[in-house]
Amino acid sequence: MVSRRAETIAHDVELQEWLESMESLLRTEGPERAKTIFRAVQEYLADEHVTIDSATLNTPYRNTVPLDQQPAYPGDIELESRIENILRWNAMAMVLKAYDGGTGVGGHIGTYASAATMMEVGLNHFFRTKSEDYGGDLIGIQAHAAPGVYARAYVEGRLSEQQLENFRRELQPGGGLSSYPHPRNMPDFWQMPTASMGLSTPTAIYQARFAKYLENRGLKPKNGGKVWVFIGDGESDEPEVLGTINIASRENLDNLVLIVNCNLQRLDGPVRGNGKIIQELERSFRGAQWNVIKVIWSGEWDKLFAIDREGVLQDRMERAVDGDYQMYSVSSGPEVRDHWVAGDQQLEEIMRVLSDEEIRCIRRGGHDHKKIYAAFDRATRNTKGPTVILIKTIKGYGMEGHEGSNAVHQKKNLSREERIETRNRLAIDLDDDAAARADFYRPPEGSPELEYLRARRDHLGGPWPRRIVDCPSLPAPALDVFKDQINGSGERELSTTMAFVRMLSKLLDHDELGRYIVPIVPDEARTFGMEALFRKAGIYSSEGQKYRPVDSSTLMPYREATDGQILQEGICEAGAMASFLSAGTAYAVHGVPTIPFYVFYSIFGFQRVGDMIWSCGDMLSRGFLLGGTSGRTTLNGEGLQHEDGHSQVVANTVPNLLSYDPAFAYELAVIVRDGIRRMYQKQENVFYYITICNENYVMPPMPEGVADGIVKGMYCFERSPRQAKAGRKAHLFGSGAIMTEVLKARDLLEDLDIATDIWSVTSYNELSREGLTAERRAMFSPHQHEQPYVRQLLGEEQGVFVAASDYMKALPLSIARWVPGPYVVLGTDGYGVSESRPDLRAYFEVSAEYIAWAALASLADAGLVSDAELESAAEKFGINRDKPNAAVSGPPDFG
Ligand SMILES: Cc1ncc(C[n+]2csc(CCOP(=O)(O)OP(=O)(O)O)c2C)c(N)n1
Ligand SMILES: [Mg+2]
Repeated sequence: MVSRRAETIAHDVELQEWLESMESLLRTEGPERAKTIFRAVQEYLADEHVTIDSATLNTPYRNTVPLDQQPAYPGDIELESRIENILRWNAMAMVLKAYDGGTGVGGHIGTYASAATMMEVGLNHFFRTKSEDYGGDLIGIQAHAAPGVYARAYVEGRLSEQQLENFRRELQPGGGLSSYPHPRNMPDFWQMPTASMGLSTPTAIYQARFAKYLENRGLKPKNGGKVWVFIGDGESDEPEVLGTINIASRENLDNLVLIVNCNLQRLDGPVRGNGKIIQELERSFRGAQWNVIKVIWSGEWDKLFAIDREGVLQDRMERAVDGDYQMYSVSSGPEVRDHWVAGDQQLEEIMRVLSDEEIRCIRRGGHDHKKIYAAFDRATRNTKGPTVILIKTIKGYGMEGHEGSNAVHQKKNLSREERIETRNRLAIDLDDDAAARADFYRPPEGSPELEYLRARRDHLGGPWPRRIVDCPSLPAPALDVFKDQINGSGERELSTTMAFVRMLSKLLDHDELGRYIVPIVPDEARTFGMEALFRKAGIYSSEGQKYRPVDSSTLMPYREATDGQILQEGICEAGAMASFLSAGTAYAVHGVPTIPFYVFYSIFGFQRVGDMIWSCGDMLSRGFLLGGTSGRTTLNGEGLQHEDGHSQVVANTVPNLLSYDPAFAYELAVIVRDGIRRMYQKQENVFYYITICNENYVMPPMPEGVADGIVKGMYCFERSPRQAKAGRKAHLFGSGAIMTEVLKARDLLEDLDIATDIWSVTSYNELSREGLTAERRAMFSPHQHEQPYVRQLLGEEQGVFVAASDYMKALPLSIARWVPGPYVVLGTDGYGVSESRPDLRAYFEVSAEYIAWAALASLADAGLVSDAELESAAEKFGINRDKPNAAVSGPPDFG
């Protein structure tokens, strides 16, 4: 047999001969030998600079597992189909009830309808939960298929009818169900969030990699556990999906299976109307060296393939585009036949085997248990690299009249007749009125459906999804571990970044905590002075180090090792963030309390991978995010796209993220220690964002009694040595690196006879959250006179108040209400510019001079400083009152 493609060039005798010899080789010596020879021919051409184009990355548009290698199906397909029908009904009923309730909370039917069979095959035969001898699978589903998962849990008796009735109404009495998988809102149920398209792929890849990291470092037994993640074909357009697949093959992640539900539709249109999404994804994944398994056609096509001796059918399949295939899913049998055959005699002959009705009903591979089983089975046997399974389905499969339509994603309601018709088709034991009401249906106890479903899950370790946290708590380190930071740096100048690296080094040496510390860096560790840790901790590499590093003769050589502790991620903030998420959730996924410290350029955090940080909040991740090189004026020279003066403001938008901007090493030590205490000793579901800077200055020793204030966000650092004369008193609030300017401003003011107190504000965000909470309590108990911490701390302090930080003014403004006097906020609103540190600080008006000036101006306002004093100060401090406002100005014209 020679394929039709060859036949079309049948006059080419030479080509015929080549193909015939390849055929003979394959028949007589088998596929391995044929591959060797073909590869040798290809390499010969490559040596001669003849490259074969990308077409070699595609296999024909058909199932990867051929019929003769298809394993026997180990389950009862008829029973599984009955169960699936029950799930389909209940999933649909949830959405219909939400619609009937008139609350407009919505829901989706079409996605689960297309994904149900692949999810069921997985749940009945593959997905295993954690047990004594098995690490447990982590499974992410397409978020919009959640109703199907709830339906299953209901049938299993794990969710009540009331909970189902309250789908998308989490605040109702008796509890409700979140729209999508949100571990934060259903922490005993969902394992991983997937609702933001595209993030689940890097999440899955890095979870799989982190499992290997734990195994290689002896923190998890090598007892398996796979990551299975379902995504949509439309979702694969998100850059995070294809952008991170290389790492999965580089790391040989044979514990990862990505399943793409290719229903050819995204929201209201085709994904690739003019092409074929499955073939496109195959090229990308094969190019990235994944194991690609395609499930395109159901068993009904097998008999057609068997008579397609000349490849006519295959040829037609290759020519049709996804727009055609979508069209077929809404067309009648004769229409499909006409369009498909299009006058081709041979094809007509082949298709004659099927009646019009059979043609209309012929399924895609994603609705055929056996084909899906064959693919999953092959995936689990794979021991080389990650696997992607591309499965062709129909969106809204089984939804009479809506299958494959562009509007099916938005379908939230069915008429009475449609409901009854659906009940009939799914053979659900409900009467017409119950069907019209979209009542839920649970098969009776003892029924074969229920027995089968439970037996299958028992066999695989128990029901899914289930999130179980069984993790030892760790002791917080004694503060003494950080005594270098607590005692101050003496004469030496150092930055908070250097202080942090030294603390990390101490933690790595810590008897109980050391092995759980996971330092994570994108681009390069040297930016943050972390190369000193290479020798001690090593850089994790699944392959070890196969080369002698260029700096092997130095004190701090680049050292990669299979048991390396540092995750050096390359220039990939999304990947590093996914590593943080994996390490920060290992307490729940693996029962291992790893403590991630992820250090990055602060500007490439929230605004670059903010959605991933949000996802960390959803997945109840713990750990420390460290915004390095932070501050709009502290990172000098780098300019607009590097200088961060807003990440602290954005950090406040993540509800369970605590954010700090410490000025001194001891503050950092107290915050980190308290963070470990809260997250790993008390096991609270919070995480931390701490900005650290690269400006060197003397780190003072910790004053007595300030630890509590550091954690709360503010304390008095130094009182003025003098009594204020005639009310000439200023209070300066300093944070982060701007504290050095505040201290200099204090000297300027004291020189002008203004008594000046210094307050260190480590966290405006914590202060404002506490204040708002206290105010809320006061709103409900008006006579208790509860005061926010800021007000308690500042009491009736007299004088004027000036706050300065390297962040936007919104930050200090957030506590304005509780400051007991005139309050001026200084900050770095506006884009950064390339300049030196002093000039940047003058430009943004956060230099010592502007801070002192702000206090004087405020005192002048209150009549406590004369105009003459003000004028002379302006001159002395070099205050330019006509300078443009950095917050709104265009190109800088300062000077
Ligand atoms: C980042 C992001 N953008 C947009 C959405 C809105 N959204 C929800 S479902 C969907 C399309 C899903 O299409 P596909 O991935 O093909 O899944 P299907 O429902 O077809 O299985 C979109 C864009 C989202 N959830 N996340
Ligand atoms: Mg789709």
